[in-house]
Amino acid sequence: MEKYEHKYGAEQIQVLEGLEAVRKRPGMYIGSTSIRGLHHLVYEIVDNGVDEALAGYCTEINIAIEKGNIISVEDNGRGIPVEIHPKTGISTAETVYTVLHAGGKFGGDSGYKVSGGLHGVGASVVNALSAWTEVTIQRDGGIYQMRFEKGKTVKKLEKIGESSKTGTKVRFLADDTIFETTDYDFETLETRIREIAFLTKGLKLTIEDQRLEEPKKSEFCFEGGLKSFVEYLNKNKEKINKDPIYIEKNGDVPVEIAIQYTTNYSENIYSFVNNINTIEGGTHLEGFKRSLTKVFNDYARGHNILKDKDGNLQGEDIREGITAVISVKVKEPQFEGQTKTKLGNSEVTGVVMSMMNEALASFLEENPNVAKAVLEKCISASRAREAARKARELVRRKSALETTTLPGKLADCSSKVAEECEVYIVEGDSAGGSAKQGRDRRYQAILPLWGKMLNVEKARADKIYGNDKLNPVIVAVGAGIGSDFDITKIRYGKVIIMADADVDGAHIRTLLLTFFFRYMRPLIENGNVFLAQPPLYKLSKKGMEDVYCYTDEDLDKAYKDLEGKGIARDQLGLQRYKGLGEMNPEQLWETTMNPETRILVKVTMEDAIKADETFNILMGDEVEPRREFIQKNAKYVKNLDV
Ligand code: 28F
Repeated sequence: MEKYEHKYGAEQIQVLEGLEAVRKRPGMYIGSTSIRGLHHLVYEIVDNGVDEALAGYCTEINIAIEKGNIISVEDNGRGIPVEIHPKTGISTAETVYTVLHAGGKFGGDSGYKVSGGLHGVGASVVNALSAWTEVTIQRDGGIYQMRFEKGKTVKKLEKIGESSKTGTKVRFLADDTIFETTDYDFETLETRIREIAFLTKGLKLTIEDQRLEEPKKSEFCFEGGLKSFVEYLNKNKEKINKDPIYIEKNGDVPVEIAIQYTTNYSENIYSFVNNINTIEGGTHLEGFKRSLTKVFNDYARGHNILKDKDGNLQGEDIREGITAVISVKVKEPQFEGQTKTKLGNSEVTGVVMSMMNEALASFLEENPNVAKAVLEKCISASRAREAARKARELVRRKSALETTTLPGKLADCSSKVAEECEVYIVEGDSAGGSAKQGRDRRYQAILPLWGKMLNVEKARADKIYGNDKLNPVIVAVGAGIGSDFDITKIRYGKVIIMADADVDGAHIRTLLLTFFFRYMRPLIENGNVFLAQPPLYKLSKKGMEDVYCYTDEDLDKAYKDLEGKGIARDQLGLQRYKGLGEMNPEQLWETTMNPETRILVKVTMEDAIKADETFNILMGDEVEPRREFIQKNAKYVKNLDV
């Protein structure tokens, strides 16, 4: 029998070692093997299609989650080159899919390599971490196909048909021996695809979930680019300038900026480099902020809105109520910061400032009504900041006078080592009482809150400090708010929101998350904010340990397990918890506070942004979206106490 002698040339050995390295330490290449890492696989492949669009050859990318969680991504670009490389005897396409970092297809020349959150680890990593990958290329009049398993070539590139079309189609099944889950979350993928569509003006992107009985498909194509992005972010807010300010400049460092002011007080500026969401900001954002402050102050002085005796408007006054997106493309981006999402290239500050100084100044000259409306708001913001400073001084002086600087309601813990301490912000006095009794007072503090929190949407910083509902939270956390916030001063390593699993609980959670997102953002970025997960159900039977269930699925599973032990459903008592107050201290400790048994959910920036959007709908000015939101979500609301 003809033995297929696989001659391993130097390249093949390098390929095998590379793929082995990826499979051994996947976290090094895609951040984690959680669902976030799983989603990165999709972004890596999509980004290669986006690169083809940025190079000007692709106008459409179609993504599908097929049954069985197989991912399919197809573009109508040129198709990865199929010619055989003279030296290695391997096609370019196979090289791109087997050699690490071979995907730097636009490295040298005029194009840009966009890349997912982990900076373009390339298609070969996706290949290495997939049970199988199939690549179909249409170009030069033919259809070519190759197939891999766990990164190894099982079917070399071969022609399988004729075609007059061009493009690349990649299908892959993530390796479930590597990933914690291979079950994609449609909304998460859809959100990132929408974002890519905003960032890549005119590119059509579709994503379809074919796992459902009724396949669900979303299409995105925004000729307005970032202009559409800010309109989307502000869809539920009252605008100051109906038409977003839009400026763009192509050049060595292409810059695209859109700005739209709203009547609320939060500052929402999103910055991107090569389509990567630079959550930690960087030099591009620095340039944007400096130019914004300079241009608005110059305009205010030039039009006698600011008198000589007036001081300059501060950056934070000018940014109050702003929604802006800035996107730059940089050939050799240097990323810094804890999560490598801060741009370090110093030359970009100047590039952004010079293009923005000119374009924004002429926009304001051409649109004096917008300039005046925004400046009016800035000036009242600076007055409010002055008031906030006085209020802060007052609070500080007041607390300096009082012996206990901490809110009376706070049951503090004895340890003063922040990293090991945690504070539970508990909704309602009764739950607060049980939590105080049930806790481990060495490192667990309890801060009961009551009734509806302040609607921070309509309040400025001055009201936040004085507000008797939020002030205890500010003083307990101990690190100030807004631009004063200093993460090194936090008194607890964990701030845990413990609220009921009902509508009121969801309301408190949304308000607190919005408050943290707007006034203590580093607390979220630094991963200090958590949500406690109280149980939804308790199954009980004489002579049997209580069984707690945290989700409906848990309950079904518990019934099945107990049936397996010969205990039928009708022998079991079922209690559905409507509120934390129904649990006695021991139960609350055992189910929700004991680090050995509790479930805590760490709040991510995405959660906070979603809460912020939800908050705008619930508490913003526009009534219509609120009605829609409540109607759409009503089905999730159980036992609404009407
Ligand atoms: C579904 C995912 O991956 N699309 C891609 C191209 C097009 C070219 C290319 C890709 C390696 C080093 C060049 C074609 N013709 N969609 C995709 N489309 N890669 S990946 O080239 C990669 C080579 O240099 C391409 C001419 N130049 C480039």
